[in-house]
Amino acid sequence: MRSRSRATRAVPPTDDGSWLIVGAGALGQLFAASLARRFPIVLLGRQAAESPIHLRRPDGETLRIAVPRQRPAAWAADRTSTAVPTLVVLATKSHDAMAALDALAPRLAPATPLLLVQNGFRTQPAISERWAGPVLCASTTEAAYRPPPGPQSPDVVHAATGTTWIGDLADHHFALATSVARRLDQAGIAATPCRDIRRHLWHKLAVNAVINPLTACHRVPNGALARPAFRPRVTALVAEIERIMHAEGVAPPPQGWQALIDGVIQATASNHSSMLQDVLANRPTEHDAILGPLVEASLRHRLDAPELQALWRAASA
Ligand code: KPL
Repeated sequence: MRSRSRATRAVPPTDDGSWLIVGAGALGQLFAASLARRFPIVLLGRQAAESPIHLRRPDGETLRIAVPRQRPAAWAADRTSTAVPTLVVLATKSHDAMAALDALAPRLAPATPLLLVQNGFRTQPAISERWAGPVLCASTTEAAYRPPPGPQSPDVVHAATGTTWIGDLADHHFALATSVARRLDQAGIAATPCRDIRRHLWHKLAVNAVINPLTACHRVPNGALARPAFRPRVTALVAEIERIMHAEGVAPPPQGWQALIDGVIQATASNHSSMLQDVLANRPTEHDAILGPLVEASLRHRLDAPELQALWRAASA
């Protein structure tokens, strides 16, 4: 990846021009299908050429949306095209993000703005530190998943609408965050620019650090964590996370940590968390991006975090 010290070109405008969406997971396909109806985009994933995305909307209607696609290696190797994207939406899993960006970087203008939509808090500081252009981070509560393949199955189910917060960690690019949020909004993804994206990312991290590993270890839907059998573990984890957040200077949510996490357990009761889906599909999980920053912060601040440590060991095994 290009280092920050290299000369940067002017930041390309994002109000026009094509966006490149990297990663055809649930969120990548949701963003691609929503944007493609109004704006030029290319989706990089396993499928080549233009093929439709079947998107089931929250109201149950299924849309068939034509989306230009390419494989990442073919896009990176295409020296005939002079078109450069004005924004790259990196929608891969956290552990794939850096390698995906490295592979595409030679074909990108050095100051191309990025929008990172990973869970956790690993890629955000690492890529912000190393990429020469502006790095926006997104924290989203959009609920989307890929159902098991079947003759009637859509490619992606948009289970519930949410809010997508957008900002950069140093709060240097609020105007850019505003224009990116505007385009997402126009595409039907409710987005809001913000000056405190780190707080939003850590709030989501707290939710994911409780729900994802517990549901993945016990192979239960999110709502099971409201059962009495899980309560002592959930409340002990929340207490550890609360102490770590305080030491890290992350402001609590207005309703408090326990209510935030219980609210998501309730609102997503029938969901299989993304980590459970990864475990069931035999894919690598995002445990490092989700639990790693909390475990490291507990060590940095010399705070006991036995529940987090136990989850970390179980998830890393
Ligand atoms: O973000 C999620 C995930 O599964 O990754 C939650 C909010 C836990 C919903 O399942």
